[in-house]
Amino acid sequence: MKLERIEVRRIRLPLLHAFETSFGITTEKQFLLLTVSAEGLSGHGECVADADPFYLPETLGTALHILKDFLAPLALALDIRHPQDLSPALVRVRGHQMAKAALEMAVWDLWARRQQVPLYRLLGGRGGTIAAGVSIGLQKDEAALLAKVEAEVAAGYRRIKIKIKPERDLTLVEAVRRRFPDLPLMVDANSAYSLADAPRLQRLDRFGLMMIEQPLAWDDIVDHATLQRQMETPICLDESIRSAADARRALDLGACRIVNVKAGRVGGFAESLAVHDLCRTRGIPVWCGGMLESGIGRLANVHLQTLPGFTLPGDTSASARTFAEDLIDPPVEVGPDGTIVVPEGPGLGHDLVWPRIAKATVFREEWRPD
Ligand code: OSB
Ligand code: MG
Repeated sequence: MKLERIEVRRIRLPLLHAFETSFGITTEKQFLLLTVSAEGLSGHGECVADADPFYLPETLGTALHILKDFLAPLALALDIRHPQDLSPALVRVRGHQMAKAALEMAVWDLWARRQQVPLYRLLGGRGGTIAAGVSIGLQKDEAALLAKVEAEVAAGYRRIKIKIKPERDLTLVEAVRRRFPDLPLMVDANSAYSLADAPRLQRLDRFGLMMIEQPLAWDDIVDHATLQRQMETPICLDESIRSAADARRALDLGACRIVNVKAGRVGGFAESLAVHDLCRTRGIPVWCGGMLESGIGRLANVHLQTLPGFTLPGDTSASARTFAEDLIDPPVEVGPDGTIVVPEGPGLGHDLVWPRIAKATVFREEWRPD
């Protein structure tokens, strides 16, 4: 199969509530939507690069540049025999995992639609349901945080993650723990600490957290290994794992005991499967992270986490927590038992709502073979 057309859209969607992390406050979701077409069919990939480089170095602007000038020409020239062919064809471009992932994931979706199978089947997963967890941003005070946690527990979520940063950590965790002694609870620091904070981080050990996510620098593995030796709480790496090779090095060094898999962060589904397989072989649990994606990216996450190594609830929550109107129909919904039903339709499995996508599009361009 040869791609006949790649379309890119820059999309802006207002968030229902501002989302605050240690690296900033987001009030609007901006992303690139990639659509690849061939043989009368299309597949879609949502790029997780933000407008700013505050989570990882890539931005929406760098992704657009790399896609347009380097990745799209390579993909348009390729005779695709399987979606697994994409990633090796793009290796000459170093880094830029988020740009690569958007293109690669669109091809997986297209391929699944062409085979008329749900995406999970192509990935090697299973149908049914997945367990949903939720990520709660920093709140204005402790009372607001407790109210949020209470609402998400009542909504059925199987695991709660709260964001922390220096000075807004121990007392918040203590307050949540006091109110919910048995809640599956974890924290995410998004690289807000350094090794000098080890004594403070050790004080989290008394709260029975499932894990602490990415306490140290976004590009670090070595210091995390040192910190893990000094803490009982398992460390989970997010930002630091940008390939299966990173995961292998982190596990070899003992830098984490759990891995967060985001397909966008590691360069796509093929690399996600490689991280998954490696962790499974080594007995390391993985779970699927999120980037406040629209329904398009959320569905990709739903399919990915049907693989057997995803033994912990991820960050895929209901569309309605984030957006007044999602770009897919039906939106991603979480049942009262805290599960999401895996779609059975071809590819991602829900319809894209084009009038809404058109309304949210601020820029559109398409590329074709020379
Ligand atoms: O670190 O997991 C993260 C959102 C944006 C960027 C980074 C992260 C997050 C989240 C939210 O925690 C996950 C979600 O609800 O999609
Ligand atoms: Mg994280």
